[in-house]
Amino acid sequence: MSAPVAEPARRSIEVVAGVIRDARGRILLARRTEGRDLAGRWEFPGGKREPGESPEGALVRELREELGIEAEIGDHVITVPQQYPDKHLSLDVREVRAFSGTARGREGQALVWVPPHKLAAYEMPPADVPVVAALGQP
Ligand code: 9L3
Ligand code: MG
Repeated sequence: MSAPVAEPARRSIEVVAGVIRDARGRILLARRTEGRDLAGRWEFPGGKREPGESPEGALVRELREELGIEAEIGDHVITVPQQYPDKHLSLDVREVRAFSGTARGREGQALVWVPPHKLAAYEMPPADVPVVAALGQP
């Protein structure tokens, strides 16, 4: 019999993110800050779902904490499964139907409003790349 192979610890993380559009139809990306994984990449804003939270509830909280906006969550866009070396991540992306307040990087992160056809020019975390196609952008 062969020796049992140690399974790597696989954390499973549920992450939610929003597609936030301004009056001109541009979409908001946030730049991941230094010292975190994937620093410097541009992402659809959001974060980890906490125990007991719905995806919508988690997204409302994350957008309030990170951007200072009050969001109304709309349609589901895509759920992207992503295997990293040390963890499994599921990125659940939803449209933000409306929001109040002015989006600001409340955690020091840079923000940019991007015309949809220019999204593909931004270097993103791997999980965010399929979101661009799901939004109908090449
Ligand atoms: N992540 C990927 N794309 C996104 C978001 C919001 C998050 N649009 C990934 C980066 C991290 C993990 O999810 O590996 C947890 O995110 P955070 O809590 O570090 O922001
Ligand atoms: Mg976050």
